[in-house]
Amino acid sequence: MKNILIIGSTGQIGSELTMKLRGMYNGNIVAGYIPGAEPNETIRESGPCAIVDITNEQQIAETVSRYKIDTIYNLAALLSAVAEAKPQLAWKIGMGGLFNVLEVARAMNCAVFTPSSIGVFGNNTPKDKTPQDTIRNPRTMYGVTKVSGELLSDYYHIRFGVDTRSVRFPGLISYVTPPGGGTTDYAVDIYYSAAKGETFECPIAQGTFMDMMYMPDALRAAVEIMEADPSKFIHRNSFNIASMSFEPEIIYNKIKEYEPDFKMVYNVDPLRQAIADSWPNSLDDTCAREEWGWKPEYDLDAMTRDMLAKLKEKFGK
Ligand code: AKB
Repeated sequence: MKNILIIGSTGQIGSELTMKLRGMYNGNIVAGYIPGAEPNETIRESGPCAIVDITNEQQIAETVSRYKIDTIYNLAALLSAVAEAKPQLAWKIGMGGLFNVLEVARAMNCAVFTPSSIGVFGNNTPKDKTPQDTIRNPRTMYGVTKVSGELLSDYYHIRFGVDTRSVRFPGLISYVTPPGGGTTDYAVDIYYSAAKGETFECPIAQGTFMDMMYMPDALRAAVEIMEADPSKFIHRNSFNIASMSFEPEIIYNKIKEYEPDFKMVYNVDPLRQAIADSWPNSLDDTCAREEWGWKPEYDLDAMTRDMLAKLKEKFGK
């Protein structure tokens, strides 16, 4: 039996991870949310829900105590583009929030998963097959909070024995809950346009490669790393994971194989483009493969077929 608290359960990852965890474990799988981002009916009716504001340490502690939580999935964050518009809030949630979670975990003996990101890397990092251990010098507030979060999570493990684990997510592509505010969001939005039969305006320039992953693989990574035997870990916070890397023309042409009339035009957003230019083209995930058996299942073709089918069903097309 496991009792899990998901903080940020109504976001892009949380909304799907909560349901996956409820399908896997018998215990209390608590959907933590903040007012204004209430859980949908499926989440509300399939298990306990609780207001948990990550900036409120006492609220986290009370929920952990009430539901005898042993594992916290800390998914609260502002994504990269929106964090540039609100850097103070991004720090408050990303770092202040993480500190609260780690303090509760230390006092109440919980394991903690906190996603990191390809956003920890910056312009001086090797771009292709970016190694696990390399320069992390982001120039975005999102990246700054993610690097600091990796360091703080390792500190809590080394200093206090808290079981902290993490993966560096690439852009995540899904059809259930839209991401909102990220640099890689275009790779989700393009499928929505294609499924609705609309022309897609691409905010990222031709030739800009970034790592991406389909949500089922990302959810499996989040579960498998927490289930993994830690005696094999050399790293903890955080592991590179990867499944595919593409630039806008590649995903556009793949979609056109299934939707031949689909059209894309470029309208590059300078903020998102600058962030994308500072991120790796692709990651080397050898350490995750060797230390806990990470292996992706979806490539671009399999993801495209599934995304288009699911979105067309959603839009009744
Ligand atoms: C973003 O674009 O901000 C996120 C990420 C890659 O971490 N999707």
